Formats: sequence, structure tokens, C-alpha cells
Amino acid sequence: MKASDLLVKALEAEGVEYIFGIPGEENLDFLNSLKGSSIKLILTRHEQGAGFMAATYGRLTGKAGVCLSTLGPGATNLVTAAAYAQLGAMPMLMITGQKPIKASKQGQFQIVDVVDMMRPLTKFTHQISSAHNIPARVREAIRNAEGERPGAVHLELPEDIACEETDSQVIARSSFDIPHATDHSIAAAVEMIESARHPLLLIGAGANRKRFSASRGVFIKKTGIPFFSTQMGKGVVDERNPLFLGNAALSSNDYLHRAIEETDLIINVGHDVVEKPPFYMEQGGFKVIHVNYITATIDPVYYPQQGVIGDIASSMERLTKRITPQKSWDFSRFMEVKAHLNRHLLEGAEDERFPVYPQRLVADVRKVMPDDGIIALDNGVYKIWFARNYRAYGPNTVLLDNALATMGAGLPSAMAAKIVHPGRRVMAICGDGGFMMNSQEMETAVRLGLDLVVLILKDDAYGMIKWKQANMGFDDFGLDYGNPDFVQYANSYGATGHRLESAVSLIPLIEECFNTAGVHLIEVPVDYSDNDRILNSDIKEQSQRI
Ligand SMILES: Cc1ncc(C[n+]2csc(CCOP(=O)(O)OP(=O)(O)O)c2C)c(N)n1
Ligand SMILES: [Mg+2]
Repeated sequence: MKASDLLVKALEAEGVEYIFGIPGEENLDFLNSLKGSSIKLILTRHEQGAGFMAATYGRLTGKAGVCLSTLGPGATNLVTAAAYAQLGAMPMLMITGQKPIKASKQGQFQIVDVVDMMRPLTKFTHQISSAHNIPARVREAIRNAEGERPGAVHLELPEDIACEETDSQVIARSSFDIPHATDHSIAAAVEMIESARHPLLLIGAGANRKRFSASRGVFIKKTGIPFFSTQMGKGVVDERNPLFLGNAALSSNDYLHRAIEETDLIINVGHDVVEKPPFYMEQGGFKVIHVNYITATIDPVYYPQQGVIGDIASSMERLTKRITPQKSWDFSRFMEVKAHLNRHLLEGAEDERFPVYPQRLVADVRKVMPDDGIIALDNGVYKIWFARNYRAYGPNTVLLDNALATMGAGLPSAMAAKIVHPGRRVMAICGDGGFMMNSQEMETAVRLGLDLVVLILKDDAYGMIKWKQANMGFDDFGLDYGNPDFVQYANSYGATGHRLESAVSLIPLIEECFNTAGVHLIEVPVDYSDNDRILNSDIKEQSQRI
């Protein structure tokens, strides 16, 4: 068999459904081998878009998403997506081409050491130098990508290896269970929780990974222990739950942190330090139990005293079974803080000003999204509003990146979500800055016939940085730009462009878009004038008064 055919067979044996990417001449054998394969090639307009889609496919399915590029420039275009998958714990395999490694007549033309370039961004990076090894290298790459903690991996297939003949055979996927935490660590955690006065549960990104879903919420139901979420832990437990205290969109000085001040023990399920800290540990302060697949990475703000290391679902089931709710537990302060926060979250939700107030935008989007609807956020200041004010009802229904926190992933990640969940409503929410970083994928979305709604929050600026600039006492400088006419821009791709004209028309307009097939872009002018006051001062001052 030809090596590139064997690579395709090996990927099929892994259950790969899609390859996102852009081939170059060095991938032509591989491309030809994909003809007639069960794997669907999704051609994109930039490798970064392909990488974001592959990573999001991995995030939603637990199976490695696969992306493809040529050597040199194609591979360098994948690096941001590699970092996105690696930091965000999303299983992703990148396959890149390379010039012949045995004999080449092209000097160093287009040659970058891609294997080395990917090293700090991946769990495994390897040049395939013999067709015979393809099955083992693919298995090893996927094992690394999908194993906890998931991340990015890379295989390079040089042109001359791709056309080698081999009689090597595909290696089937291994079957195994993730190890379970020891009885000893479960018992130690139970003892700590039972003897705490004000225990508090944190749900982080690791809990949003696929395997945990079965036991969601049961621990909270039995114990009555209140919980909060990190940005990437949103939705694991329905945030309408009366014991939900809020989202740690900010690291400190929010209402939620008044509750955290009161706790003596945080049971941290699935958060790791790659996410922006939901709280800061201090010597002599509250203790932390780290419930995760792997031990905690220690940081000046995070050094848990007890680990419960193993499959998170199993750990939570066993903790739930063994724990006895205690009369000495006192959650009254937590619930007091929650009541204040809830009042604050309602502020602005019905504000009629135009351009639209961010709080109104969040409230309206929540109203049009069904329980299983997915919003995919790019990176900008609105991400804080959505993380903090939008209640997530189900796992992975709020796709945001609070790890690399890159701009440009909003549209591609929404596209991947729609591919994985074609029956659900999916909305991309992007700033005018982040959207323009991968707006070319509008063509891909239209070509694929996806039904998508894309909100573009237009402030004609890198608003998030303006907010920080104001917070740091600097003058307003250097962050404004112009924009294309987004309606015409969308239409030129064969999508349908809409311009929001008033706050009250937002809900009917989004409904109309979801009820009409195809890709819809809505330009939403936003009023960010209160961001600085509310997020930098009011929340801090008002929460101090509770
Ligand atoms: C690729 C990348 N470049 C730069 C940044 C730094 N950054 C974070 S948010 C932001 C501005 C986002 O602007 P926009 O998308 O318009 O959203 P807004 O905050 O204005 O709503 C910038 C420049 C980043 N996170 N990622
Ligand atoms: Mg902007």
C-alpha cells in the first residue's frame, strides 16, 4: 500500500470524520488518498481557521480534530491554533507536509523546521521518516492528543515518504479506562469537606470535557453545597440551579469574591491554572481540594493541599456517595451574596438605548437560545459580560477561550459546533476586531451550507484594550479603526447581512435569522461607554458594601 493511503486508513481506524485545512503541493499524495475515504475534507480559507475548527471539534467530541497544511507558510499559519488547542486542552492533530527528506532539488526553499517549531505548542511532534512506522505514529499521536490533559499533536509527512510503498498494518485503537482516584484520597477529601464550615464547589474547564457529563449536579443536590464556575466550566451544571453563586469572569473584587472570602474550603472540580484565575490562594487562607485527571500545576496563586486524582466523574460519584451533609455547614453568607449579585445582574437587562447596552445584549441572546443552543465567543470585552451575565444551561453551550484567549476563533469555533451539532441553534459572537481576523471563513460556512447566526459587535475599536487602557489611567489613544460595511460584506459572500437599528428589534431579528436557512450576519452597534465604570469601579465598590 502507498504510505499516504496507509495514513488515511490509520486515521479512519481512529474514527476521524473530518480533516480541516488547506493542502499544498507537498500534500498532494495524501489529498489523493483522501478521495473515496469516509473522511470528509473541509477546505478552509486560512489554516488558522482550520486549526480552530479542528480544535473545537476535539473539544466537543473528546476525539482528536484533524487539520492539514502544507510545509513552511501553511504550518506557521497553524501555530496559533496549536496554542489554542494545547492551552485549552482540546485534542487536535495537525498534519503538515514537507519537502522530500532523502533527496531534494529545491535547496532550503520554504523549509522551516516545523517539528521543532511545534515542540513548545504540542504534546507530541514527529516527522514520519518511514512509511512502515505510520500506524504506530498515528496511534501515538492520537493517544497523546486525547489523553488527559488533552492537547495538540503534530505529524509531518514528507513528500517522498508519502509515496513510499509499505506492507505495514493499521494498529487498532487501544481500549482502556482512565485510572480512578485512590480510596485514600477520596477519604481524605471527605474528611476535609465534612469538617469545613463553609465549603464551596468550583466547576472548571476539565469538568466540561466529555466524560464527566453523566454525574453532573448530583454532588450539589445531595450535599447542598453552593457552587461557582470558571469561564470554561460554564454549563457543566445548569446555572439556573438555586445554589449557583455566579461565574468567576473576573479574578477578584466581584460579588462572587465576597463569597470566596468567606469560604474555608474550595472543592475544585476540573479547574487548572491555564485559565485566568477564578480566585487567588493566600498563605493561611482557605484550603483547596484539587479534583482532576492529573495533579495540579503549582503557581503562586494555586497550591492545593489535597488532590483527588483520577477520572473526574468517578471521583465525584464516590465523593457524593461517601459524604454526609453536615449540620455545621453554614452557607448563609454565600446565599446573601448571591441575592445581591442576582439583583446586579438584572441591571441594564432591559435598557433600550441604542447602540445596544452589553447587559441588554446578553439578556436578549439568552432569550433566543434554547437550552441546548451554543454560543461561540471570540475575544473582546463582551466575553466578560457573557461569562458573567449569561446563564449556561448545558455543558459546552458557551464556547469561549479563556486559556490562550486568542482573537479570531469565534466564527471557526461556531462553524465546528454547527458541524458537530447540526440540529442545534449555533451563534458566533464576535467583536469587529476579532471577526475580521478570520472573516474569510464566511465563504467556507456558506459553501458548507451551514445555518449560522453571526453577531458582530461594532464599536469601531479594539474595545477590550480601550477598557484596560482606561483602567490603567492612560489616555484614549491608538485603538480606533474603520470597518467595512458588514451588511454588504456578508452579502458578497452569499450570506445574508442585517443591520440592527434599535435595541427592541434584536430578538425578532435573531429569530428571523434562525428561522431562515443559511449564514446570517447581524451588525450590532454596541455602547461600551459604561464598561470602565461598571467593570472597573461599580462592581468593586458595590460588592464591598454587602
Ligand atoms: C490574536 C490576538 N491579538 C491580540 C489580542 C489582544 N486583545 C484582546 S481583546 C482585543 C480587542 C478585541 O477587539 P474586538 O474584537 O473588536 O472586541 P471588543 O473588545 O471591541 O468588543 C485585543 C487586541 C488577542 N487576545 N488575540
Ligand atoms: Mg471592537
